Amino acid sequence: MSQTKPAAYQPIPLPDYQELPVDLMRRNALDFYEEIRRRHTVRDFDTRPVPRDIIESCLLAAGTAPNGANHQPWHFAVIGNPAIKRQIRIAAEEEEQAFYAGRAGEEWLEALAPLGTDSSKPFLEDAPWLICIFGERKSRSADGVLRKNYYVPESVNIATGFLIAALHKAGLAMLTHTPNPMGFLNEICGRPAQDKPYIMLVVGYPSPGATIPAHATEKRRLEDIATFL
Ligand code: IYR
Repeated sequence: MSQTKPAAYQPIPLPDYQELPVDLMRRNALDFYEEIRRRHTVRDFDTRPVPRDIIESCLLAAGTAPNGANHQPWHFAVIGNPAIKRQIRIAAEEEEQAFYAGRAGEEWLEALAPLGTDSSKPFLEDAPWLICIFGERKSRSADGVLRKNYYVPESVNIATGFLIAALHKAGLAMLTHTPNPMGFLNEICGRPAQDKPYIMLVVGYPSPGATIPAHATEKRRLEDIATFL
């Protein structure tokens, strides 16, 4: 097989950077904090539909994340079809039943107690969208060459953070869901075995009576999460 030449390095001027006056930087940094701290993980979802184009815009934002060698080693399998959501719920609840019945171990279950979670996952059918996020260990370049990818977990997890922030900005509620193990997602989503499912985002409107665990509002203080050296 003939080896294709690697793309040449071609610098272009930094396209979109906007320097801001320091006061505005300060304002924007605080505004973003105020905005993102209003995001809460929700487990009670309304069945009201959310337009697909909004999800598409959020996925485009996720796709701008920094990543290894710009191979963009992610795939987002987006499920709105009720029959597929049902399949996912059945498979996930089967794993969760084993998890909560003992596979998790005592220490893990103790850590989860203040969240009030259990093996019942109705949100997997109630929410209008499930986004299953896969890391691609290998993928094809624009000209079709199959290549190894680098820093796949880092890249996928950063993109997931972008996606969560974008969904929040769009006014949507979400939940990061990690059925354990979640290999069943490859089959349901039609992804190759070498793709690794990382996380599922459950996306929609919170149900009218939605609650969150009080525990979830406890955030560590800046001095506990950061050191300046
Ligand atoms: N996957 C299980 C358990 C679970 C684990 C962690 I760590 C959480 O922060 C929350 C739940 C479930 O979804 O119930």
